[in-house]
Amino acid sequence: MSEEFVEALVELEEKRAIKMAEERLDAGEDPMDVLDDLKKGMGIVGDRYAADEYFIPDLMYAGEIIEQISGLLQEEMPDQESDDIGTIVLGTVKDDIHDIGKDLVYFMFDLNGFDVVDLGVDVQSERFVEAVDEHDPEIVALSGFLTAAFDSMKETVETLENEGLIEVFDEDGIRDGRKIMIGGGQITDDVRNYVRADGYETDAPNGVTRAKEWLGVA
Ligand code: B12
Repeated sequence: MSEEFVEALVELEEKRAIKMAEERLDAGEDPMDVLDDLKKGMGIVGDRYAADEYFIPDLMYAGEIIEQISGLLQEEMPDQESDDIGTIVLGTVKDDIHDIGKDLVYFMFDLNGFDVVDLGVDVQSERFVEAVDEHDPEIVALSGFLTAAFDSMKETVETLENEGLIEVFDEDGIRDGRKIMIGGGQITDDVRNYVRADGYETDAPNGVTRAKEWLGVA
């Protein structure tokens, strides 16, 4: 971990943070380590916002910094050169507009040979139904950062169940066929249980690993 880099992020020193990210990548550091620090820094920015030390404009500014650094990371990540592993329908759920994490998920799945259909942000459950109907994905991936997003995720899963597009969990919490994966900053196993998702991950690379396991292509 680079404490200086995390500090530049936390203090919202845009130029310094971007320069440091560039230098680390130019020196051959693993983009995943830079991503870990990015998450660490943004966690602290979030805490400062929650403690009324930072305000909405700070969050917005943080968003711009993250977006630029995440662009740099994407340029450095190697293409896995596999293709057509499976299809993912992805979106940030209703009432939530956080998209930087989702975009990284898109990028990582795409890089690893998945066909990803990105529905964007603030996606209503009906829109997921239409997309699942149209694209017949093996996995539906729901992103959400707000506590309020948990209810939107649950509603989406219920709507897909009601439409017969995914199986209802059996008494052991197991669902055959198409799977639901959820992710985002605040997701825990309790949330997964509440939403009735098959799995959750709090970062994109682990999401890819889990998806490959599900599809038996690990
Ligand atoms: C930047 C930011 C914003 C930006 C977002 C810009 C954008 N284009 O996305 C803006 C300014 C728009 C914003 C707005 C708001 N925000 Co905000 N935001 C953040 C902040 C600081 C960083 C989020 C981020 O992008 N992190 C960087 C990414 C790369 O890191 P990451 O999350 O770890 O990414 C990985 C995972 O999320 C995972 N992942 C994501 N989706 C999925 C899906 C799947 C399937 C998988 C497997 C993995 C996965 O993969 C990613 C890559 O590895 C967080 C703080 C935090 N700790 O996250 C608050 C935070 C999420 N925001 C918060 C709040 C309260 C808000 C607002 C309600 C503020 C307000 N009063 O208006 C609004 C909500 C607007 C809305 N309706 O959605 C709270 C949420 C609290 C809660 N529990 O509900 C947080 C936690 C801050 C805090 N501590 O209070 N925000």
